[in-house]
Amino acid sequence: MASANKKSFEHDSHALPNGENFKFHLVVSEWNKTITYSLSSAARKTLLEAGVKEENILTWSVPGSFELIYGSKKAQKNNPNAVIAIGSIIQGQTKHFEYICQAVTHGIKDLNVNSEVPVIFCVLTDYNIDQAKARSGGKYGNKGVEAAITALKMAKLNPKSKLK
Ligand code: DLZ
Repeated sequence: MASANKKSFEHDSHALPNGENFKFHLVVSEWNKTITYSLSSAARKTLLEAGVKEENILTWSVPGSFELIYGSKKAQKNNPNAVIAIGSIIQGQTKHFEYICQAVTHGIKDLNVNSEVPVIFCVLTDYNIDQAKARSGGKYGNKGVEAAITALKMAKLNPKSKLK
């Protein structure tokens, strides 16, 4: 989700897709939790602005981004209209960063291929904490907002969604 030199897109809450009939699961990684909680609360706020009912937004915690794959797979089984997988992977001294980024990206892609319930990729992959802060409520906006808007749009494509 990195987009250097590009501000997160602005949105007009009146133009948000109507979410009043939709149910969402947010699966949130505890690693780098100041970042993931900020992404998660922005996503939640945007869904509420779109008319999604409080009781239709369920949040599950998982230990790290690698566990977003399993957590999102379990969330899909509860049949929400969409799942948002939220994580923050920050490069350290080893190749761990690359392995986790690749595994999570492919894992979430596979969940989208194998289920009717879309899983939105809200995983920041940054070289340092400042880049993560800039994208989770800083100068490049908050990617949680974009993820929520994407979830609302993808929820409409879920064949089980009741549209209004
Ligand atoms: C181990 C690890 C490392 C080094 N870095 C991160 C990170 O930056 N972001 C993140 O979400 N998780 C990290 N993890 C934890 C792994 O995602 C995972 O939880 C463990 O390898 C256990 O499966």
